[in-house]
Amino acid sequence: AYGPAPESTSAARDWLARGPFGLFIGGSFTAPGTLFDVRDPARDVVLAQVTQAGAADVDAAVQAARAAHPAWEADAALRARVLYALARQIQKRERLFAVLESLDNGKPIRESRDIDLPLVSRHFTHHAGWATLLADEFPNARAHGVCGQIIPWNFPLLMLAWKVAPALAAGNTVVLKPAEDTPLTALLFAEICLEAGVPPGVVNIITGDGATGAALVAHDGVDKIAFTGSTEVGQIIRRATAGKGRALTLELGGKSPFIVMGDADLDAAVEGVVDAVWFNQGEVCCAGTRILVAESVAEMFRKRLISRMKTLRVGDPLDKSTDIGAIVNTAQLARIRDLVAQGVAAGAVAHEGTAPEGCFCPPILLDQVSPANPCASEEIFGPVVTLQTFRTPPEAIELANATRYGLAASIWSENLTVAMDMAAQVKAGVVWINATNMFDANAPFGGMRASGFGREGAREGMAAYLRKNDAAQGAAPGTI
Ligand code: TXE
Repeated sequence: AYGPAPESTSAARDWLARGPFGLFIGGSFTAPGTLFDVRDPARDVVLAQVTQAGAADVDAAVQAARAAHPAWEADAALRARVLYALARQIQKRERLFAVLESLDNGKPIRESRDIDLPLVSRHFTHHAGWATLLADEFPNARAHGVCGQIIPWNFPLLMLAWKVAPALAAGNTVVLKPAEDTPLTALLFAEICLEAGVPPGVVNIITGDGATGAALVAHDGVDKIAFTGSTEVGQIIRRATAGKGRALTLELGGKSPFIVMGDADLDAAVEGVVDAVWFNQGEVCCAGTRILVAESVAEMFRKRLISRMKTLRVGDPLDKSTDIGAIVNTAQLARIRDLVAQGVAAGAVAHEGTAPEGCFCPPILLDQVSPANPCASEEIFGPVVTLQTFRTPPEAIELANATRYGLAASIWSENLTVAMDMAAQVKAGVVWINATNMFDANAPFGGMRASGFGREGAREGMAAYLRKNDAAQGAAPGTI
């Protein structure tokens, strides 16, 4: 573990010193209740204590959201102003948000500062536009009402933005539960809501673990549930909401293929792998974790990839030169290590970079992975990528689709006709060609099969926060 955090984090330290933190309900913070620790995985210290919301707290938050809903839905101009103000306030506090995110999650500051935060403010600006366009684009559409939103720990503030911005633009009010590992930027966001003039009750933030999430899902005052997280919990939530007439969108796990054709620009593809699976410690639902490379170029590609992998710096998330930060918690690190050991036992050959002691994992390439190897099918959610080879495009497609998931895929080829043809055959909600992990508020993101259903971003993402029949009336034919 690393020593004390550097001086540059003093604003974050000052903010953390305000803890222990209560819940944000009806426009103000409650007194702290039953507390749990939030840890910095890189330094192995407690950052803050936050409140575990119980059923009564969930009820209070849902009541506050219900009360705030009619006036909020009635005033689109106010919604646009508030969403724009949220974007501006986040930009003003970008540095504090980025440091807190890196302390809490372990991700490199370069990524939280240059990727997460710009995407977050862009998401709010984009949806400020949607608030004003709504009446034209979805005439007669109505909001669901109160949305219960449950998010994971890998992109804490970005997942909040993906959930909160479209919900508010559409005229819903929200009760959001951040992941128990990473609730801090959501609490800072609650303060931003006050600065941006979000009316009391429109946004409520309740911290807690899976039990808090389950209480939110079970509450009859919630009209729609939006969840991002593991496929297992997604299945539990789908069962719990079945038959209750509650709208649901699920963004779950993935095991996305990264297909390198024989004519691909190999250097670009090697950099693509760095962005696909060694970004955010590989804790990315759409990470390209399965390299499928044409046999004709496999040897050259493997060599270049291994030498590039060894240059990646694993270490202090607050150091600007770090490529791979800390794993979110020790249980996740143990899970990654266990899956890699299973993969090696099943015949894979492991190539590893280096990592410091503590809650860190080096970049790992598992070579010679047979389709039966558990690492070829289990989501590892760490900086681990498998390599398999293929001879023909149909064989590549078969391997690509040999998974229960269907979130994303990435195809590398200098022949766009081949790439486009393959893209249509891969079972995935998102396909990138000669690119990977590209996100924009204007492009719909989401999966199929065990990766869930529903889209976030773009017109489809807005439709997901409007009542379906009404939304369908307003949409151009075939758009939802
Ligand atoms: O996810 P969970 P965890 C995968 C990844 C990872 C594994 C476990 O493979 O190793 O899931 O991670 C809340 N009712 N992904 O345990 O449990 C929980 O409090 C309602 C992929 O962190 O799914 C948190 O807020 N809510 C993924 C959120 O669900 C419940 C991102 C996600 O936690 C609940 C994260 C319940 N019964 C992990 N139980 C992705 N697709 O991006 C838990 N929660």
